[in-house]
Amino acid sequence: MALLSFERKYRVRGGTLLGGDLFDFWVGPFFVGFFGVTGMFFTLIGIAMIAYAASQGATWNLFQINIAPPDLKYGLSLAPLREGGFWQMITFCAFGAFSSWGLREVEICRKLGMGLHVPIAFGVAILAFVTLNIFRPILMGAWGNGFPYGFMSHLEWVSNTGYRYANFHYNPAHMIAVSFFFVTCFALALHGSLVLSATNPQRGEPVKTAEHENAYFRDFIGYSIGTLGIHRLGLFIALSAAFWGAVCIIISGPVYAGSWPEWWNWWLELPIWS
Ligand code: 07D
Ligand code: 07D
Repeated sequence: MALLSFERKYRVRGGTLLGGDLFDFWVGPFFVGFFGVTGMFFTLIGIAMIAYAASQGATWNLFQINIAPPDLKYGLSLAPLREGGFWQMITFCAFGAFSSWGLREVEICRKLGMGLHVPIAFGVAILAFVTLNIFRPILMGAWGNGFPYGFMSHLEWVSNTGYRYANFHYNPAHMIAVSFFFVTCFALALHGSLVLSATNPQRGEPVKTAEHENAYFRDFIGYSIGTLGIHRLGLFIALSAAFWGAVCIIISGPVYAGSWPEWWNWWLELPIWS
């Protein structure tokens, strides 16, 4: 379809959640919308804050830039800019930008009459971020429990937070999350390779279809989940990975503050052993 007739079909008015017709237009290929405007607003302010906070730090080395949350002594109050206030404003802008991006996705889905699968999926990523830097710090009583913004410094935070609970690998929800992350890679590798094997044959060979893909897996393991099913499974395992990630960190501190290896003593303490 020529681009212009295609645009006439899909560039329809309406479906917006807020602002009505006000921002209901496109700039080049991009739909704007009310949340496009708020998204740009938060992104630009957020990046400006990151740049300004970085300029107040000790280095311009991209890997060493660190914008830290306030000290624990500030609790949940606002901190001076250079003592964590920048971090608080950046966190606010990040939340504003991520949610605007998600709501803009909703508006585009509504325009096209599509399901809300994409914004729901992105919503789970937002949930993981909000759990790390908003919910958990609030439940623990201090913004200082959030992770800092910086390439290496956020890795230090993950490591330190892991050791704070002795050995994070013993966190049962972390085990579930890690397994879901691994199985997501496994499923995508199987799916990608299967589709390529059918639809990208050697020169001169005919392209095969879903019938071949299903037949392959029926021959191989006696079952094929099917073309729609594999995408349902993929979405489920990928979202479960991030969801259990959020669970594993929200229970570390607010729910259980001890060492994760010791948590498993409940097993040794079962009455059946005595
Ligand atoms: C490939 C989709 C594209 C996204 C990309 C990321 C930025 C940040 C920041 C200049 C898979 C774009 C990055 C816009 C620029 C500055 C200061 C997604 C893809 C390419 N991390 N993390 C990275 C974020 C957390 C952890 C890399 C963000 C938690 C570990 C990148 C967040 C924990 C490792 C990055 C976030 C954690 C990383 C590559 C938010 C637990 C690595 C990311 C908003 C979840 C890896 C140096 C990637 C690395 C890495 C970004 C949160 C752990 C800089 C935006 C606190 C262990 N993280 N991260 O490809 O090389 O993701 O670090 O929550 O080893 Mg991280
Ligand atoms: C938070 C990202 C949200 C992103 C958003 C989008 C932009 C725009 C622009 C690209 C959740 C941002 C967008 C900025 C970009 C452009 C143009 C995703 C988020 C909103 N761990 N661990 C996890 C493993 C250990 C520890 C999760 C493995 C150690 C702590 C996952 C191992 C210790 C925390 C995971 C391992 C430890 C975690 C992360 C192996 C350290 C968390 C993924 C093999 C000593 C974190 C919610 C995730 C978590 C987390 C995997 C080891 C500590 C399951 C495989 C033993 C403290 N670990 N870990 O959830 O659950 O992403 O965060 O050893 O907090 Mg772990």
